This record gives sequence, C-alpha cells and structure tokens, in this order.
Amino acid sequence: MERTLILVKPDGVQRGLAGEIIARFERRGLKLVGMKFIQMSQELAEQHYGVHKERPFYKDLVAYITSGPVVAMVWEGKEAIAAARSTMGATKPVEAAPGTIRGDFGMEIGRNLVHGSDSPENAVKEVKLFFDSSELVDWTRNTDPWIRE
Ligand code: DAT
Ligand code: MG
Repeated sequence: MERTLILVKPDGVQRGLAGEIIARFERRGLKLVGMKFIQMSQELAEQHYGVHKERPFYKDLVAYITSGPVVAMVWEGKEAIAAARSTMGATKPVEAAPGTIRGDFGMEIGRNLVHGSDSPENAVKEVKLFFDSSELVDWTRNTDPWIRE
C-alpha cells in the first residue's frame, strides 16, 4: 500500500478548481486519508522543493507555491503514486494528455496546478513534511471491493 502527497497549487485554488481536482483523485479510486488548507511558509516551500535547489527555476518555484493557499492531501492505495501522477499528467501542461488535470486545465509549466510525489521514498518524506501522523485517518471505504480485486 502506498501513500502520496498531493497539493492543489495556488493557481488551482485561485481558479476555483480545487473541488474539480480533488474529485478526479476521488473518482479514480484513490482513498483520501488526510487533507488541509494551508498557506505554505517560505521554510516549508524550501524544504519541499529542496531537490530543485540548484535549478534555475527554483526561486520562481518557491515564490509560486507560497503565492497563495494550497490544499494539501494524502491519498492512499496500491500504486497510489503512479496512479496519481497519471491523473495529473505530464509536468509541462502543453505536453500533458487531454483528460489529465494538467492537460485539461494548464498551459504553463510554472502554473501546472498540482503536485504529486514521484517515488515511494519521496512520498514518505513529503507526507511527513506536511502531516503529523495524528492527522492521517485510517478508515475502511465500503466501496473498496468494487474498486479493488
Ligand atoms: P513534477 O511537478 O511533475 O513532479 P518536477 O518535480 O520535475 O515536476 O518539478 C517540480 C516543479 O518545478 C514542476 O511542477 C514545475 C517546475 N519545473 C520543473 N521543470 C521546470 C522547468 N524546466 N522550467 C520551469 N519550471 C519547471
Ligand atoms: Mg516532482
């Protein structure tokens, strides 16, 4: 079982797309185990995007992710990381397939609406960075047998 950190980035919130974006993960069959609406601090943003510290776009990336509130979520399921990333679409929205979040709503790499962890190791780190274990809910979804074999 995997857990993945998903963020609706500030553009998604500002454009009123948070519900639409959340619905796509929900309908896909991932299970929500944590969610909060937060304004990310500079420090949290720098930690979250630490892997990109040496990239030329790092400063803009931190400015963008702290430019307004985000919805931070943890979604759970078998292969949750890959499932979430295919629902998100390619990093560059113009290359993202129609039907994906970025392919349906995005035009710019610097306004690509959504974040999702990219590996099991990073998912564990990112979930810990945003959520205390007491904020994650263990629950049984009664529709699971209709989603999972
Ligand atoms: P993803 O968000 O799909 O996991 P990533 O981890 O490679 O992509 O990069 C994190 C974010 O940084 C990405 O969502 C948008 C931004 N970014 C990545 N590559 C970029 C580039 N070449 N120019 C500008 N922004 C970029
Ligand atoms: Mg990434």
